[in-house]
Amino acid sequence: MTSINTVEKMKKAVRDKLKLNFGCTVDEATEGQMMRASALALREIMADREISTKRNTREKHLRQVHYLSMEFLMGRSLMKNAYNLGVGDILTKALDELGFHAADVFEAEPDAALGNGGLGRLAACYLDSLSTLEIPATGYSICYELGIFRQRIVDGQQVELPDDWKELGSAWLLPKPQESEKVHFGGTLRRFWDNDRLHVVLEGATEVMAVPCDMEIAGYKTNHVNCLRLWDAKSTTPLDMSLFSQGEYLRATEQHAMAETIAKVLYPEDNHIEGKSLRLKQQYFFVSATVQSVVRKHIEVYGTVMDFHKKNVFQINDTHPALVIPELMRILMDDAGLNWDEAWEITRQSVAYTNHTVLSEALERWPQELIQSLLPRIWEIIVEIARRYQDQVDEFYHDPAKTAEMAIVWDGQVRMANLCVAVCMAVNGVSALHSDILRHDLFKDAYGMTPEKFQNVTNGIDHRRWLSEINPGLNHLIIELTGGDGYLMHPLELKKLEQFADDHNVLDRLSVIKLENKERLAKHIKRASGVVLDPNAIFDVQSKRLHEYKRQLLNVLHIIALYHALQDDPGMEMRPHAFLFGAKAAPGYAVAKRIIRLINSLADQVNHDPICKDKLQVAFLENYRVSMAEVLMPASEVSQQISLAGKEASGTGNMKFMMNGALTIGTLDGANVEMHEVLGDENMFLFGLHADEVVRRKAEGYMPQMVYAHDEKLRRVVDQLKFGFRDGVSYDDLAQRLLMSDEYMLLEDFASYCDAEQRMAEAYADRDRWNRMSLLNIARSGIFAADRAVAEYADNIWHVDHR
Ligand code: 26Q
Repeated sequence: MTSINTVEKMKKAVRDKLKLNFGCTVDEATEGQMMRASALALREIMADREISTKRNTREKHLRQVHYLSMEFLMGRSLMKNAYNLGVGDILTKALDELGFHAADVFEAEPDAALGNGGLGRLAACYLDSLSTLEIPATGYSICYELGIFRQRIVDGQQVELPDDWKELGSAWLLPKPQESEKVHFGGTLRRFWDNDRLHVVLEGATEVMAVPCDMEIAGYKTNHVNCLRLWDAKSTTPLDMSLFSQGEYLRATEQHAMAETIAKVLYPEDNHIEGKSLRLKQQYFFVSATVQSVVRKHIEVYGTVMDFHKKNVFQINDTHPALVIPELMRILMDDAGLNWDEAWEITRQSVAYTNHTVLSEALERWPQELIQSLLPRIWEIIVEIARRYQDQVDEFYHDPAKTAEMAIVWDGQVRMANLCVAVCMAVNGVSALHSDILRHDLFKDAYGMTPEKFQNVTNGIDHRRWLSEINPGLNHLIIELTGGDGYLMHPLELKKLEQFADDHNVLDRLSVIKLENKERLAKHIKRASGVVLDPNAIFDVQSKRLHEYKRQLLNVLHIIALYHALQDDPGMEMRPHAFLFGAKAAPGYAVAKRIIRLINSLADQVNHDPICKDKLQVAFLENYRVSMAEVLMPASEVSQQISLAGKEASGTGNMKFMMNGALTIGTLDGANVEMHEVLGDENMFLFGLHADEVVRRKAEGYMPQMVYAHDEKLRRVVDQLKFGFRDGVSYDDLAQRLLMSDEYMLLEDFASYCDAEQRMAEAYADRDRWNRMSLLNIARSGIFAADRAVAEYADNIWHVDHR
């Protein structure tokens, strides 16, 4: 076993890696090279452990979890791995002693940004808990060449740049070409009888090689190491002119082209779907490679597929990997020779589905011709699953309306969510409210038929990363007050902090830590964008993907109202208030991009108006990403979670803010509901319609113009959008959207939101009260740890042991 457990050994390991991999000494090395050499040193520790973890799983015949997700938003790994391996301090000292600023070396690591937002970050947090809880598990996705785009703001507008992360980020990846799998697209099916069995073979298909690149995932205080398997796409054949004469040249070219493009780029849409054929190819590519490799390894150990479901479970992270269902059926029947019923029983008991959205534009539906031509055998299997399910539904309900509603194939489309609900042994939502909406609205008919399938697992976050690692000041205070670092393994121990809720000394220390974190953030922002923030201002933050349902625009409307109040009374007493935004918009989402521009126009106006001096600031933080969130969360005081009730499945940013002591202004949506349950009205600022009221209000016929007509303050704000600001850009389009449809009911919730902001400002003025609330938020955030969520999956869905 390698043991790099002293500063001297770490220095030697880093020097050796530098020499071997870059042919240079410490004196010649760049920070990037130091970062990569450090990564290789840590991999040295993890490699042995991964091997013994695998051996243990094999020898003890443990059930394995396969977490399938199109996205894993990993962020940086160097600090994280060092921390989990218990060598964080050693690595930091070693780098310092080698003449580098450890912090600069950590900063040199690019984010592995193979995800859009919440869903991808959730998968990354769960990987940490899966290892820490010693669950045999593997994550599977695509090794995208380009992650989520880098965002630049030019003249107030978002510009997208490619995120070429692999150059430096590949330090964590271990390609395993010997474990490659072949994935087939297109072609035609041929059937023949042999040995009393009907065989199905695919002929003339385009073949793409899937090459696994593994990333080790170390758990905290354990030798358990899982891995994240990212499939890269390669052509199986070299482009060979001699094929031309054999009429094969075109096909070879096609194979090359497909192999080149499949793993090229992550689709930057989140909660919105365009049925692009490349996206479907990506989905099948990684799903097929995964199932083939899992089945192959299972047979290697057990010699048969008959008990496959007892030893394996696939978790389907939203419907994006749903093709795992027909693909497993295909392999069990066509490759392993099982009949339909045998394959069905195994498949059914091997798959579980997590839903992450109820927005209809985000529910995956694929045109049937696309699946038919690209995946002919998969299409046949889907049709058969759909037919049998339809029979079951008919028999249960005898209601054509329900048959239509629950159909898997309907109107020329394949509905992936219905496929998952029909087949999976478990279906879960990601917060209490969201799971209720699944049961009683989105999937109500399926719930009526198989209620036992439906579960809730409220999301959680990796609290070691999102508290301990990124907020060392708070971490130390917690360790001191709770008598040790027990909360790292047992997050509910944060509760012990409650006994200090009235301890002025502790509350003061809490506010000093917050101030230091605010100063650190202010420095970062100044360096990155030149904006100078006042660390004494309230840091009021909304950071998340830009989407109309998340209502960044509502936040803007309120800021404009504040600005109007200042214009009316420039002498108005107010605590300096800094509104910070971080958000990427999907490149094709025009309205979202307009809202980004509006935020920048407003920032320009406010930050240049002398009446706002020492009172009001607005900043749009360019290129919001995991590594920025790590600086932002510890510095935040107000967390904006203001989606229209019923639309945000859970939210996980809300939990990160809470854990770092920010107070929430929010609607009763997603996991805010559970936050409210533990905090009560007195420790958060709730506003707005409830989910059921939204439904009722819409049914009555919501008329935004009426709200506009009756609220003078709101009228002035919306009119201001039409005029625009000093840059002369009019936002009449956004104003019209609000007045004409206001799908997400901003106008309806405006007054109530302003009231909550007012209550928040009053609470902030009473420093002791505020700090007390902040402390209680931290103390009660333990339930939002990913360890708790993953343990629930393990107990209630996967049925696997954990520590
Ligand atoms: C699908 C097909 C084609 C192109 C893109 C997509 C696609 C990609 C990403 C659809 C959806 C997503 C991402 C969804 C997402 O992040 N959902 C969020 O999941 C979080 C974790 O459960 C929740 O906390 C958030 O509430 C939810 O919005």
